[in-house]
Amino acid sequence: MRIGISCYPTVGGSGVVATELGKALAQKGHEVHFMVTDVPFRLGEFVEHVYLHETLVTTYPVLRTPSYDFSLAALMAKVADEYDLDVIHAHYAMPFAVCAYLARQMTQRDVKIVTTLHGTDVTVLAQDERLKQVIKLGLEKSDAVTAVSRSLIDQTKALFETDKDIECVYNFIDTDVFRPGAGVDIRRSLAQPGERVILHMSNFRAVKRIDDVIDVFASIVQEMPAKLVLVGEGPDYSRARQRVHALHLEPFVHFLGKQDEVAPLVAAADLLLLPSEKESFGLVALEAMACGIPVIGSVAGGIPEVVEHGVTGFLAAVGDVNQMARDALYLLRDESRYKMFSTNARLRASTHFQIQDRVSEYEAIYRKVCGRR
Ligand code: GMT
Repeated sequence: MRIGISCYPTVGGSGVVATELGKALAQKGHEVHFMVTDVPFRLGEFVEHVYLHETLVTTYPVLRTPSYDFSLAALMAKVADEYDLDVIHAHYAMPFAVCAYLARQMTQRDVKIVTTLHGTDVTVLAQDERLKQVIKLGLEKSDAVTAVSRSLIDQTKALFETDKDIECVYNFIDTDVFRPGAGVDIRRSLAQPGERVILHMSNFRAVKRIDDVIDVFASIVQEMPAKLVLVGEGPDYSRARQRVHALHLEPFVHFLGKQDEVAPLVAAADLLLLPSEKESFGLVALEAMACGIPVIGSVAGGIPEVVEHGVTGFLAAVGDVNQMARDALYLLRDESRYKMFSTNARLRASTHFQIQDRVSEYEAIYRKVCGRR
């Protein structure tokens, strides 16, 4: 099939999922056209059957803001016509599903639209009543809508009061890339032998509750030698630095900023902290589990569908940093218990969230909307 994919190409789970899906589809022989503002950061080396189309945004003094969405819609229409696209797969209703709908009005083709909801469009943007109407349009005009967790489906249905059928297609992981042992060399540069390595990786937005990450770590390091590794960047980055400074934790914290190749970093850790307030899935939790790293997190959104409480990690109420610290210490203090959780985590990632299974699910959805067997 000929599939167009639009996503946010910058660092973030939705861009990762869209890019990995596109590459996997191309490896199965589909023609994949990324229609984006920038090269997706996980695209990596040349992959046969993958094409990249970048949106050029028109700027003009009269236009107070560049018309990015219209430029993308025009690009989608052009690519759909030139390459006979069967499907446009929009990763986020806003703006991509809406742009795809506009594009379809402009083309001669009955190109189908599949929209995947990743969370923020529903849980954050739809809180604004005007944007909510735009997102709803994107949903209703899509031929198929998927969401990355059941929790996100429930939230979407409640918020938009829609009967639209929404299918759950969980995110996925390549367990050959994210695997235990991939971080042995990196670990040596992050911690001394005998020190525990605690990881947090995100875009440092308020919903990630960075203060909680640092507070949980502060309790851990009081009890045992440990280092905190912070990967990523975002609005709360300087706040994190301030909190680390206020708690005199500088010697124990590595601020690594944005990193391209995260698998070895994740595999270098002993525990992942994910105390988010909102999280439709929590791709980083899956990345950690695939590396055999248990997760200490919150009972937010789709996290409980990824992390099995008491089996592959522990989940506490949002903001309950004391419980999270107790759970972390409970795991780190007992080697055989830790090993059991680590084994469970890897097993769950490889049995429930394999990339090949999810690619087949998306292929089936494309075939269905196109009326093919
Ligand atoms: O978490 C973010 O802020 C980034 C956002 C994104 O655009 O990538 O992540 C969302 O999509 C990911 C991939 O499906 C999910 O794993 C994240 O849970 C989701 N983030 C939120 O729901 C806050």
